[in-house]
Amino acid sequence: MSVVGIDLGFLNCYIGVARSGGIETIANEYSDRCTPACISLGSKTRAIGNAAKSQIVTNVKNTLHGFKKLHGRAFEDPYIQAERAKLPYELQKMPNGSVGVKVRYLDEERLFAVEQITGMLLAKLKETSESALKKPVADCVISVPSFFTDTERRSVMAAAQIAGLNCLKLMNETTAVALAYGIYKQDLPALEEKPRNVVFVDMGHSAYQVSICAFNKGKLKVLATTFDPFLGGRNFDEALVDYFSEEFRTKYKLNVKENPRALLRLYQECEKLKKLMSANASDLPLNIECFMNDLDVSSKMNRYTQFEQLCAALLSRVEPPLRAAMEQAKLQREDIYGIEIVGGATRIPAVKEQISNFFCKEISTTLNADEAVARGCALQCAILSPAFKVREFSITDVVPYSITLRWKSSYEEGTGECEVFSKNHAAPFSKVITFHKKEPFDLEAFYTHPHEVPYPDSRIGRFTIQNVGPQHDGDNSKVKVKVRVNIHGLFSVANASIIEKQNIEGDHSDAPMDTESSIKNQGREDDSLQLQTLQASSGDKQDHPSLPRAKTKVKSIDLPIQASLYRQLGQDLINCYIENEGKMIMQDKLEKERNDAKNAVEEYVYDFRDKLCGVFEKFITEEDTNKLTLMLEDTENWLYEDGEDQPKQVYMDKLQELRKFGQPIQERYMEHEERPKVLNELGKKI
Ligand code: ATP
Ligand code: K
Ligand code: MG
Repeated sequence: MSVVGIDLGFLNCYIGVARSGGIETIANEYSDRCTPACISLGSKTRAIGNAAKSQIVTNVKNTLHGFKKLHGRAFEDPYIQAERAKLPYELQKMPNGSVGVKVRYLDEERLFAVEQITGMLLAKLKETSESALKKPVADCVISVPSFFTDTERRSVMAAAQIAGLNCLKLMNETTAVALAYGIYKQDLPALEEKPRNVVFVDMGHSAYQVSICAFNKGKLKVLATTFDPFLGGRNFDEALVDYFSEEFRTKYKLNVKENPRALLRLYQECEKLKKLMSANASDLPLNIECFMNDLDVSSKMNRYTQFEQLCAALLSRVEPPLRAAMEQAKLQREDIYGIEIVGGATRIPAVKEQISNFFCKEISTTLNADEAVARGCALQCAILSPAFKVREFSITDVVPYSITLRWKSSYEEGTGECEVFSKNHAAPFSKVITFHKKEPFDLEAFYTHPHEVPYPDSRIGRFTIQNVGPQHDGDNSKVKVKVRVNIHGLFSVANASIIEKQNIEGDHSDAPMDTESSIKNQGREDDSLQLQTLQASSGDKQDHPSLPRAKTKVKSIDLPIQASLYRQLGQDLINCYIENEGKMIMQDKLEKERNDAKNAVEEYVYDFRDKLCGVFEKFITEEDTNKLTLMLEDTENWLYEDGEDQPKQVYMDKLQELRKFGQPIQERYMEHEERPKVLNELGKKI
């Protein structure tokens, strides 16, 4: 069984794998450990990763990038509409109201759901892992930002399914980094000692996340998670693009923003310039040849006097999440052991400065800034995988937003509600709530404080508890409902059961029984609820209440729950996407084989021609040489004309035909080459 961790970045993806020697990040077919989150759809095939990135400027409308945060949102969502105005490809509303992209693929207009797009990327990462590990890959851990809501997380889960991956855990990015930091540390405080508190900061291309974690030997507990989901390297690029667009408007009378291709090139150049500025404080040039209307443009920028002024507003957003994290964790600066930063955008000197100024401390960069997330995910996968032996390490994460349940009361007017998970509550975690009901009822789950959530809709889902009726005597039945935030950070009503009173004289068998007295004695026999905390479990196992045994025995019967999760893709649709992905993989494979067959013809032509005036010369008449040279020239021309775009078989036949001429000459030549060797060998023997 394979053990794989995937950092599903907005811009850059990395794959970590566990091997017997430890965790390593693996390289793709371009020997690159970073695979760009980019997909280019063509008339014959798809390009994914590095090959797609090089088409951003040439295949503008059909090259997809920056889609990580389109997951789980409604098309009308203001974030989506703002992205839509900037993206060079077309977003479109899916029949279920979520986001899709409209592209040309295989010479047809096609609509793909964002889950399919990320599915393509994940399938590519799966293939890369498989060729590195030389075995099938299914189980994996995939990273998501800590601020992703249920809807966004479920959408990524669907993408994993489409890619044929079995996601054992969606892991928060900063938690993955914390694991990568902690698991190898030999000097963590013992369990009974004061924990070591470490701050983890990740600023990638699209988002900024902060986590404070407490470490003891063999465990880590997230104390707080804060974020600015809309601050990342891309914002700094944008500031540069805005600046130069304005400059080029006055200097060259160019309207860059109206030319998608030029704008994309300017973004690429600005990103390069931004990176160069990180290492260089002097004036740096920006030159783009043939930028627009055949004009070459040039300018320059200084990090101190220009860039940092230009980005002042962005830089001022670095501190608030740090402050909020410290407040939530209830820690003082002196309680912090160290600050670890990862993510490409933390390489911007002014960003680093903001962080170290806030803590009045040097920040440390002991982790690999690009690969720590993937490594942490791979470690988590190894921990979860029964096939892999790895040091025990327990992880307690947090619930990023508080969650409330609302229900319809059967007697009173209106509704009742209760916050079941507070912000920063430990996760995974289960709780049991007791209701007293006579009939089926609905539970509506939503995020308590919509303004905390970077998402315009606070709904999570509705859960209908079915088959509830009154007791024999007409009284309310006692219904126990288990709510849970699971290993992926997803909320659910995990199960519900009705508690029936039973005659207990002399009966001590405990098979389907539940010991209930402690709750019953406190319970009011009306439409009320009680919250009972079960246990935090680091795995996703079933929890069982462990209450003291008492005399009263009750029978517990499981109740069916009908869940309707907000913006959830149906399994039928996912199955259809799985089938489609399979077809596209097949299409890519066939296209690759067709191309390989064509290349084989071309190679044969070049090779044959070289040999005709080289090693074959002695074995062929001049007349034949001329004839063959002509034939090869014809074939070469054919490859550029009628033969440019033929089915695979045509190329195979062509190769066969050429070989008919080449083979006999090759044989004569080989025989000649071998003969002296053979004689020599014989000579030695005699
Ligand atoms: P996200 O975490 O938002 O999903 P990601 O994981 O794909 O995004 P990273 O790979 O961590 O993002 O970081 C990419 C960003 O870091 C880009 O904006 C890139 O320009 C920026 N970056 C990389 N190196 C440097 C550097 N030396 N100086 C400044 N910025 C840099
Ligand atoms: K990344
Ligand atoms: Mg990242």
